[in-house]
Amino acid sequence: MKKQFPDQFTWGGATSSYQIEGAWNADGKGPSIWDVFCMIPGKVHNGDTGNVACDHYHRIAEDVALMKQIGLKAYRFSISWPRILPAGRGAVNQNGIDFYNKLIDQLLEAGIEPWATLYHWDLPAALEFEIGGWLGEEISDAFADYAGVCFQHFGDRVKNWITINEAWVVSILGYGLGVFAPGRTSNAAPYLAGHNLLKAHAKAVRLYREKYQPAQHGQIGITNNCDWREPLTDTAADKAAAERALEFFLAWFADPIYKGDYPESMKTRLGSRLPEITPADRELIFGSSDFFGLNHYTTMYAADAAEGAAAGSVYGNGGLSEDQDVSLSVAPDWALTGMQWAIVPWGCRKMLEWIAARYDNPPVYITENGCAFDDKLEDGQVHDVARIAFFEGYLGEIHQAIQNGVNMRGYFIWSLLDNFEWASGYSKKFGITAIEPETLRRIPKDSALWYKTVILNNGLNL
Ligand code: GBH
Repeated sequence: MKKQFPDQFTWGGATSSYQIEGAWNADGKGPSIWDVFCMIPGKVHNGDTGNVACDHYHRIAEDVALMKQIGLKAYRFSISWPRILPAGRGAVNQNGIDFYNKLIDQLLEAGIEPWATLYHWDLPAALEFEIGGWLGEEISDAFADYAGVCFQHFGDRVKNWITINEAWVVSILGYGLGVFAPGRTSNAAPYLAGHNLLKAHAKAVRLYREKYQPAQHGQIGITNNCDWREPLTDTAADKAAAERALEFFLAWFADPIYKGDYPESMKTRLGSRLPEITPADRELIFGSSDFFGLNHYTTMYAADAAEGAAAGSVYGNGGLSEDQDVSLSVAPDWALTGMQWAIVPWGCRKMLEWIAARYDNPPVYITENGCAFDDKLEDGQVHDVARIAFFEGYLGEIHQAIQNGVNMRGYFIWSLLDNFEWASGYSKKFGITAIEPETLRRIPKDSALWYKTVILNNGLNL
């Protein structure tokens, strides 16, 4: 059966700076909070770091050739803020500008559209020390200034900008549960961080729209992540719990942009821990995204939990569970990836339909979707059949969502390369390309060859 995607559909692959570049202190780059976090014993699996990673910094030509071979139409990468501004603010590091110029030029040369993310978690360490990182009052202006440097140097060629990758992860995992940099734990800090992330995003967008977009004609938006929450039972209480979980996960950031305020459920439950969106904030944030960027990985059941009962529940990743009174679970027959995330393709369709319904059918790009598996390198090949099945399942449901009216514009595989998987170090492999340990040689897996066919056919041939 053929599942054809719309003309002009953007087929891409994604990576991020800290996860692939390496060259952590080369050519004037300043330290990021991930460079520091990795030095703290016990934070990252096996003591792994991004010091070398895939050494992409020194392998642009090879990696662009790889993308061209796979047939990518678009490549989503992120710009390392401390490579551009080593101290977070002030002096610009010309070597950093040169590096991204080279990457962008080679992409265009290869006919691949560059999609640049301005922040994929590698905050300049100086800003964490000096102003408290995302908790600092000055952070949103600092981000907008940095964004301006990027628009100015790269905007003549980069026509697709993503401001912030996954504000939920930055807030909850970085400032709430402390499992990602900068490693803080608090039940209030995440909501302040989230507020500042929204303001930072919106200030960068305002700057782009006022000063650059009229001449550069690009689009700019934010990417948020959300896992689908399916009501465990048909009861009104469980349906409300699932809705509440989605509000605390995605509407937290999307409602202010598409509706002008935080969800009611968050305001009532969090009280003064949730900053208020003032009229000035609303003016800034409302309408500040040209498209809806979504990173989607998995699904869980959601059930209503008695007040306080969900505190410290097994699946802390739903957010701060005690704030939501939702208990999460997976069905025993759902297959799991190497991250122990359930493979539930229909959850992706429901997620897309929920976004279309709640936000008046905005143009949507899935800017990440993928899976980790325990791949085996055999005779220079990786037969990652489970990864291909995962992508076929998810793309099939995305195709169905399009048939059902969702305004889908593009899809980016996570990830082009096996890379530094944050707190899991190199133990989890998401790539459609393997990296040979000693030589760092790139080895396209079977899924890369499969993806090439999908792109050529502009869809699936099942
Ligand atoms: C993305 O975030 C990142 O943008 C990317 O850098 C990263 O490499 C990639 O994912 C793979 O991890 O534990 O069952 O409760 C992913 C965001 C949020 C998706 C939490 C899965 C947890 C599911 N993740 N969610 S569970």
